[in-house]
Amino acid sequence: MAESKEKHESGLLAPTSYDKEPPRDPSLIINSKTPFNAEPPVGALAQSFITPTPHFYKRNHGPIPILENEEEYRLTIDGLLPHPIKLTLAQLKSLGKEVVVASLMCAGNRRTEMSRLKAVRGVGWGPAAVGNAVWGGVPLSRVLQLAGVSQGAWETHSGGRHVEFVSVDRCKEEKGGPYRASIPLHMATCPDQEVLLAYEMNGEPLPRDHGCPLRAVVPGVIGARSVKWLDRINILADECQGFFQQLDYKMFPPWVDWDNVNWSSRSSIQDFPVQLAVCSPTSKDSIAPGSKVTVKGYALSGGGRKIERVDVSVDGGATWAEAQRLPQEGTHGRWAWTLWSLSAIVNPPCQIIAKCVDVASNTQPERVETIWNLRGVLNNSWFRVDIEPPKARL
Ligand SMILES: Nc1nc2c(c(=O)[nH]1)N[C@H]1C(S)=C(S)[C@@H](COP(=O)(O)O)O[C@H]1N2
Ligand SMILES: [Mo]
Repeated sequence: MAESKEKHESGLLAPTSYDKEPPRDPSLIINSKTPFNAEPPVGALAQSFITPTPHFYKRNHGPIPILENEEEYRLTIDGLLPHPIKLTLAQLKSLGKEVVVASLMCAGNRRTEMSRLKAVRGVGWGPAAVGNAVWGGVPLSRVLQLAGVSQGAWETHSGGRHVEFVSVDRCKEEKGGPYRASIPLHMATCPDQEVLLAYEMNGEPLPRDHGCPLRAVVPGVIGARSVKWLDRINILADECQGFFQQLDYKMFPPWVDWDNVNWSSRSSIQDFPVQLAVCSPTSKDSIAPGSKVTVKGYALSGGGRKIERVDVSVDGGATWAEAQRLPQEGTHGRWAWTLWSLSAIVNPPCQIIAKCVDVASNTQPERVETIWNLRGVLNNSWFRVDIEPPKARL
C-alpha cells in the first residue's frame, strides 16, 4: 500500500498495519497485541535497579514507526518561533550528551486492580507498567536555547505556554493522526528538570519499541508526556489540544462517570503521585505458615520527590515494620525509583500490605474505592497481596 510508505518530514515512516512490528521478549505479559501493550512479570522488576530493556514495559497506541536511514532523520522545531528550525541527529548529538537515570510509569499502572471494583475504560495493566532506565540524549533546555527559546524570556506572566511533542504514529484516538502531548514551557526550559531528547536507552541506541531514533523523556511525569518517535516540537501559546492531553489522562472523582464527564473541567496530569508495588512474593506463591520470606518491591514518586519510607505489614495491617531501602548503584539523581525489601515471618493465610511516603510526606490512599475513576488512572492505593498456605494433600 502506497499509504503505508508515507514518509513524514522527520524521515520516519508510519505503517498502517501491524505486520512490521519489532521482535519482543517472550516473557512479557501481553495486555493488548495491536497496538502492542505489554509488561514484564512483576517479580522481574525488583531484580535490578536498572530495568533491562527487553523487560521494560511497552505502551503504544498504534503500529511502531520505522526509520530506514538515520541520516535522513530531521527534528523540526516550530510553533511560535519566528522561523522553524530543523536538526539532524548528528547536529543534536553535537550539542553534548547527558545521561539521566529516570523511571517511566504509565498513568494506567495497576488499572486492572481498580477495574475489579467497577469497570473502567482502558487497556488493563498489572503493577509492572513502570521501569527504570539510563537515558542518554541531549537536554531539551539546550535544544530550545539553540532555537532562541530560553528560560524566563519566553515565559508569560501567567505561565501558560507549552512545549508540544508530536510523533508520526497512527492512533485511533487521534482518528489516524499522530500521538502528541505537551509539557509546560517552564519545565522544558529549566535545566534542573532534566527533560531529555533521548537517543539512547541503557547504553544502546533507542530501540524501535521505545521511540527510535529520538523520544522525549520527562522525568517525574506520567509516561504519556514522554512522546516517542519525535517528528516535531512546537512552542505553543497554550496546552496541546490533542486527544491524550484533553480527553484522556485526567483524574476525576469516583462519582463522575461516562454519562456526566466534563473533560474540560479538569487539568491534564503531569507529575505522578507516590506509588509502590510488592514484586515478591505474589499471590501465586503458596507459602507454609512460619516461613521466613523476603518481601520486595519498588516505590517512586513524581516531581523528583524521593521515597522517604516504606511500611510493610504481613498480617493484614495489624502490625507494621519499615522496609530497608536498597542502596542504589552508580550515580543517579532524583528521578529513579527506590527498590526495597524486608524479611519477615509469614503465617498464611494472610495479607501482605505495603505503603510508602515521599520526602514531601505525601502518602498513598488506603482504599482504591476512594480514588476510583472512569479511566482507571493513577491507582496508587496501598498494595495488598493475599498469601495462601500450600493446599493440604488428601
Ligand atoms: N508516539 C507515542 N509516544 C508515546 C506513546 C504512544 O503511543 N505514541 N505512549 C505514551 C505512553 S501512554 C507511555 S506510558 C509511554 C511508554 O513508553 P515505553 O513504551 O517506552 O515504556 O510512552 C508514551 N509515548
Ligand atoms: Mo501511559
